[in-house]
Amino acid sequence: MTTITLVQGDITRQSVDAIVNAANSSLLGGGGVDGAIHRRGGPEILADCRRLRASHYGRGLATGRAVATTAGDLDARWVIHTVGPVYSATEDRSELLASCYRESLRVADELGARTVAFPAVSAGIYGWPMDDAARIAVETVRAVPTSAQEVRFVLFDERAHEAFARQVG
Ligand code: AR6
Repeated sequence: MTTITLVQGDITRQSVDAIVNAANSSLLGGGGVDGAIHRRGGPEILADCRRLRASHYGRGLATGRAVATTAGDLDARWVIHTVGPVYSATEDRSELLASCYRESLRVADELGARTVAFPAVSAGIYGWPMDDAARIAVETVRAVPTSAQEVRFVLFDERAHEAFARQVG
């Protein structure tokens, strides 16, 4: 059984096996949660990302995919980088957002992670409406078979926390 938990706070302060990063396809860092993870996790994470780019993802990590690196100085064993879709009002990209959660949990299972923390992927700079992002996140995690004991959504502000709480019920 997987337990879904909600926390309002900073994902870089969580003590879990794997922290999921809302990255971009370059894997070279950015703003938002990505910037926070690289800042607090230190340069080892970026060094690992550069190695992955050189070996596998020269053209970038595709939207909806996920890949793991060291967690550097974070209180976790791995960071799992996933690339969320940019929100579009005219094209339904929900399946790509669901794929971020599915693929991240698949990678987490491969690693043997028992506790996995997610931010609200795509719901910041990528513009996804929070209620819909929360619905897709919770529905997908509930539907995916995973050996993780706990999936923790770490929401940065009260609005996001409330949106996820409405979905978890
Ligand atoms: N802990 C938890 N949640 C956070 C934190 C944090 N420390 N910081 C921000 N959030 P975003 P995206 C929330 O923009 O929309 C980057 O430049 C934030 O409030 O980080 O997937 C990447 O490199 C929001 O609710 O990710 C990409 O280019 C959620 O995390 C692009 O942004 C996601 O916001 C990805 O955009």
